[in-house]
Amino acid sequence: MLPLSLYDSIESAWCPGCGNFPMLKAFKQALAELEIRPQDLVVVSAIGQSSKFPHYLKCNTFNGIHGRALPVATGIRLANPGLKVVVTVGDGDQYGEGGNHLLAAFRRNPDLTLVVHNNQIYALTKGQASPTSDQGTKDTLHPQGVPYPPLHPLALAVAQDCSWVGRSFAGMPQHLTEMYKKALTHKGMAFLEVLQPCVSFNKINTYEWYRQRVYEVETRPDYAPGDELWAYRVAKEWGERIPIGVIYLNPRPTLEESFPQLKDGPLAGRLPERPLAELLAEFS
Ligand SMILES: Cc1ncc(C[n+]2csc(CCOP(=O)(O)OP(=O)(O)O)c2C)c(N)n1
Ligand code: SF4
Repeated sequence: MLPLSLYDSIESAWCPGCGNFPMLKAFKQALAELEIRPQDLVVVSAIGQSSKFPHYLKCNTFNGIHGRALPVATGIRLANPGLKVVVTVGDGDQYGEGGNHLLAAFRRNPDLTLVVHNNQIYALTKGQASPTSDQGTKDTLHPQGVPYPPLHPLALAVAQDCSWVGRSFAGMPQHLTEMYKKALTHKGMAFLEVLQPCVSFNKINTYEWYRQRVYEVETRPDYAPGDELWAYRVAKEWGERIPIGVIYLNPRPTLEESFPQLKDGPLAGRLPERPLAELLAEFS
C-alpha cells in the first residue's frame, strides 16, 4: 500500500461537514490500496463544488468547462491508455449540462471511471434544483416546488449498456472506499454515483435523510447484477429505499479496443511514422 500523503495537495475551500470530504479521503485510500501512483493518474472535472475535487489531489488534472469533462477524459484515454482516467463531477454538471456526453460515453464504453457527486442540487451557484432534485423540492427557481419527477441516471446507464453501474454514500466511508476500488479496477466505463450531502444549500437530503433510506443491494435475496431487467428495476428504486452497491455488470469491449491504431500501445510517446516537418508541409 502507498502512503495516503502521496496524494496530498492544497487545503480545500469546502464548507465544514460537506460530503465531498469523506469522498476525497476514501478516494485517496482506494488509490493507496490499489497502488495507483499520482503520475499514472489523471483526474478530470468541470464546474462545481464537486469539480474542485482534483484541485485537492496531487496528480495530473484537467479542469474543463461545464458539462464537458467526459469528452476530454475520453480523449486523454485514447491518447494515452497508460493513464488511469477518472472524472469527478456534480449531478447538475453531468446530468444537466453534460447529459448528451453522458449518453455518448455509456454507449462508447471508454475505459475510465466516472464519479458523480450527487447532492441533488446545484451547490456552487447556491442551491438551484438539479436534474436529480426530488419532485416538490422548493428553491429560488421553483418557489412552488419542482413540478416533475427526477432523472434516474442509474436506470439510464443500465438502459444504455454502461458496463459497470454502482452507487455509494458519503456517510459510509468503508463502503465508499470499496466502491471506488471496484470502479477503478473495472475494465470499461465504470459509473459510480455517490450520494453527497450539501450541508449549506440542501436542507432536505441530509446525512440523516440518506442514512434512513440507503440499503446494501448485495443483501437482496434476488441480487442479480448481470440481469439487465433486474438491474433496471433496482436502478429506478428511489424514495423510501435507495439501493447502494454494484447494481449492473455488463462486461463488453472497450472503446480503445475498437481502434486498430491503439493495438500497439498508447499514441503518447510514439514517434510519428513520417518526419513531423514533412507532415506539416502538407498544410502550408
Ligand atoms: C456554461 C455555464 N453555465 C452555468 C454556469 C454556472 N455554474 C457554475 S457551477 C454550476 C452548478 C454546479 O452544480 P453541480 O454540478 O451539481 O455541482 P456542485 O456544485 O453541486 O458540486 C453552475 C450552474 C457555468 N459556470 N457555465
Ligand atoms: S456549498 Fe454544499 S457542496 Fe459546496 S462546499 Fe458547501 S456543503 Fe459542500
